[in-house]
Amino acid sequence: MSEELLGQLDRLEAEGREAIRRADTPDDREEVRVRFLGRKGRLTGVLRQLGTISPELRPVVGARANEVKEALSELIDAASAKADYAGAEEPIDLSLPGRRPWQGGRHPVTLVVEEICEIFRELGFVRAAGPEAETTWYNFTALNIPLDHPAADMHDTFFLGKDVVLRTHTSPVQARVMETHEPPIRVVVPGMVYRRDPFDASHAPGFEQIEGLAVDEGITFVDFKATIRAFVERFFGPDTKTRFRPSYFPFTEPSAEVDVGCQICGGHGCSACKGTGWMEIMGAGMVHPAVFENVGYDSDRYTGFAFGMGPARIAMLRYRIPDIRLLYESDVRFLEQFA
Ligand code: 2NM
Repeated sequence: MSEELLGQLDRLEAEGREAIRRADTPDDREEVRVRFLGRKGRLTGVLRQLGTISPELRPVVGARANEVKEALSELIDAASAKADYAGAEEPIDLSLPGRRPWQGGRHPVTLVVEEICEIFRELGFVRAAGPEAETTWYNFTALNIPLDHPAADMHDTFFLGKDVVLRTHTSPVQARVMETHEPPIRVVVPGMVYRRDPFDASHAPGFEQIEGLAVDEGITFVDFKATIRAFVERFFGPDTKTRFRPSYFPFTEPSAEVDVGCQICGGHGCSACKGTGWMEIMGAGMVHPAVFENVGYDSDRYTGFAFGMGPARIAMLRYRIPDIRLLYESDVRFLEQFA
């Protein structure tokens, strides 16, 4: 009789293994578990017959029954675990390296602004800043630009109110610095300025500017030219040529535009410099005595020079960027080239 039961257990195990192999859904596997190992299942059926065999043989059959139960139970668990893993959307590969964290970089215009400020810092200039919303007094009148002057019109101003504008240059900051500080003064003023320009390849309605101002007793046109030359040689390289052309600004007299030898062709003439061999980088001049009087300085005692440039334009010259809009679109594919 015990032979009989052991034979039943062998068949039960063999059929259980086969049933597990065929079960491919969680429901199938649960059905197999109930059918073979459940309370009213086949294994229970075998154990019910234990009473019919001799007491000495019961532990032998009982032990074998436990073995079969363990074996089938483990097989079902293993089949479920395998199915879960294969069914996962992405198998986990623990040997894959981790994703690199995204690292930002500085904007090309920021790089140029920082570099220019650093060069002037070494020449004794400190940074200054002021409001982007300005009164017409600081933006125009104090700088010797009457409100009905073509220069005020030339700037094509955004008005925020009757006497308040978005600054069209950073010069109002210099006016504020002079009003609150006695010479000697050496400042550079980087910041955003706003003009009602169309947004095209070479214009933006808001852009960066860096202006500079030096005021003291006895500052001459030679100090002005030497300082600008020192800057150009540091920024563009020691062999770069500098050219000063007469120009006009209401707040400087005399005024000049500053050109440097073309950075693309080295001065031979190319499409970038329109064949001239020169590229314009800034406007500048000796501060007009009327500006000094407007900020409370004695224009017989003090002289000085000032300059202004557009770092976006300079970044375009330096990195050969063909369209200013690239600098303001925040396209990562463009920006990451400078990181
Ligand atoms: C420029 C060109 C020439 C300028 C003048 C002044 C001030 F406040 F002293 F009058 N600040 N900046 C100046 C002079 C700016 O930008 C093209």
